[in-house]
Amino acid sequence: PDLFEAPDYYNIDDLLSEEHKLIRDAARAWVKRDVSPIIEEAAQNAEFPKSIIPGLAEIGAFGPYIPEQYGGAGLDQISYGLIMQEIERGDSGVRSTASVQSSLVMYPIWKYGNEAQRNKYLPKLATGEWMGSFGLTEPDHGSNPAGMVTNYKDKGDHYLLNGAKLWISNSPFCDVAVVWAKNEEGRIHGLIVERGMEGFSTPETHNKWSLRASATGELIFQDVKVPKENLLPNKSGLGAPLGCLDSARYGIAWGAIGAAMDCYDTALRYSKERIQFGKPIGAFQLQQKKLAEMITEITKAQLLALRLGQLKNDDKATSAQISMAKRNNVDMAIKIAREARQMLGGMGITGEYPIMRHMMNLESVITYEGTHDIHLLITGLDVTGLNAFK
Ligand code: TGC
Ligand code: FAD
Repeated sequence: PDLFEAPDYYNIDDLLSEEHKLIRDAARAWVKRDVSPIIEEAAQNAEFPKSIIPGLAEIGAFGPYIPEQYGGAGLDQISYGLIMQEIERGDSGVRSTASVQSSLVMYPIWKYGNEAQRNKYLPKLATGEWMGSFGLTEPDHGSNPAGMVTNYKDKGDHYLLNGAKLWISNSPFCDVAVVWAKNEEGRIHGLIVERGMEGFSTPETHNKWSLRASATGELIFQDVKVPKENLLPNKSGLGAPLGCLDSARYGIAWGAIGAAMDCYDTALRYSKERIQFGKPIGAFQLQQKKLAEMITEITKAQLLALRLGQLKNDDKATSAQISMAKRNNVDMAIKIAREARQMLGGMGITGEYPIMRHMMNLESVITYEGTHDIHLLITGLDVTGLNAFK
């Protein structure tokens, strides 16, 4: 059987346009050909497979919805979601690289940057010639980024940037970093920091058990002179980075479905082939319960993501709606990964099958871009009007 035969229990394909399906199928074929054969070894070796960067650019994964005049693919939000789904079917770490490049680096330059910044950075980011990272989280400020201490001072002809960011995807190899820092009045702004600027370093974080095929590291700024033209002029305040997160979280809501589908597909096939007590394990009621619940949860997640995509296309999706989908769909995926892993017995813990890798990856996905509990509190705030964060 085709390892990439995706479940579509509610004929959701009928709700997609021909263009959506073409884009999805191109991404699916590329992941199958260029990602799946190499990703297990990359994860085992804790290496980001740089060789896939041109392929990611080719399937439109770098700036799917950024206008074509800036090198983006000019697609709608559902296409963006479908591309993320297919990439994360391969590996959450590869999807992370695409999420960061598109929603956390290209998006703020496009939305908050000026024309010169758009023209300078976006085309090179779209082709993957330049890779970007996004620095919001700090050692002492994760869920509460408003407390950040990274700061810059106006020195007349340049800004002087000091501070440190931790847990930054792509940092070890990024060419540019969109960095969030406070000015002398304590207002948050975005700055584009380029590799090679004196005092800027990007040490890698080692020994992760999760997202091993993605490079994670720090961004350290020691009296970095940042040219004034590198400040993103069109939005400031915490709402600026949170606006980027809305876009990335939306992509993750789709991406998680890809990881879940891969676990489900794998467990379903295995359950028909593996014989115990004289019959396929898929014939036992307990195993069927697991599979039936998996396909139910995947179907619900698909409908949630698709409806959210329609709202996003109409520019009507609220941040709280995005939080709900990110939280639900990642939680769905990690639970499916855990159940699917058990269904494979001892084989489930090996790299022969993708499930354990997805399961470990999803521990990062349920933590980054707002933890599971933070998204719950965002929903709680939305429905009660009472703010648990303050
Ligand atoms: P709060 O007072 O609620 O809001 C401050 C300002 O921001 C506005 N706002 C938003 N704007 C756009 N999108 C959103 N989702 C927004 N949420 C809030 C808000 O209207 C306000 O604007 P203004 O004009 O009134 O100033 O802020 P708070 O300090 O109480 O914090 C709220 C909270 C906890 C929800 C927020 O801080 C949060 O989401 N924390 C989680 C942090 C997080 O998600 N970090 C992610 C780091 S990046 C990452 O993980 C990348 S991994 C990528 C990968 O590899 O794929
Ligand atoms: P903390 O904020 O210290 O949270 C610890 C625990 O306390 C969590 O369970 C949390 O839910 C809980 N908690 C916190 N506040 C509350 C509250 N008010 N009520 C109830 N519970 C609460 N960041 C970036 O900026 N850029 C990146 O590219 C990036 N990539 C990442 C890649 C990986 C692999 C990982 C693991 C993280 C990445 N992050 C990135 C950071 C990520 O966004 C943070 O880890 C996340 O926001 C949580 O912050 P923290 O780790 O400091 O945990």
